[in-house]
Amino acid sequence: MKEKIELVHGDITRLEVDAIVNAANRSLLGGGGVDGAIHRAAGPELLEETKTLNGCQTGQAKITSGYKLPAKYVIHTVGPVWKGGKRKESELLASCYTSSLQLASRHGLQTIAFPNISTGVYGFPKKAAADIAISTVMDFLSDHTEIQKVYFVCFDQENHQLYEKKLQEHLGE
Ligand code: AR6
Repeated sequence: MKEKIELVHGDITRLEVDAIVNAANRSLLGGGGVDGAIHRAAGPELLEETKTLNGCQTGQAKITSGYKLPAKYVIHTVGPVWKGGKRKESELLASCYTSSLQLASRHGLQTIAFPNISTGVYGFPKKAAADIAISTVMDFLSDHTEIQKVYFVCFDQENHQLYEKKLQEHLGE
């Protein structure tokens, strides 16, 4: 398990992987944060393709090509907006990770990179989000050996420090 999970501090648009995951909104038509960075780096063809997808429900995921990105594909998932914790935010966030991994697996992809979904504009508490992300990914990897590598890409220092600590706890490094 340890060798299948890697922590990266930086910009997800730079990663050469089979798929990077986008923390999108339900329109899939772009936005700020990591979504904006991915659309800028991929170029305008990405928006042309997402326009054909009819949006995406919270907790679900859809796949497109990566265009000018070094990644072959972009998996767009829609995280929950944090509304205090009683609106199924945790289940929906876990579902973003599982749906993205299922989609990767169905397309025969082996390497996938996740940003810290919902922890920016959508306001999900970072500690709780890191626990959900790590445990959901570990659960999936334990019964899906086809996925070779999962990268957790932390852009901000706070998330990076949290993931360093939590990965040590979960993986016993
Ligand atoms: N690479 C990796 N992570 C990044 C990057 C990057 N280039 N840029 C920001 N992050 P957010 P959300 C981190 O707000 O909370 C958009 O407008 C950032 O530090 O991008 O799911 C969408 O269109 C944070 O930890 O996504 C939606 O409307 C994490 O990405 C809405 O924001 C997520 O922050 C989605 O909100």
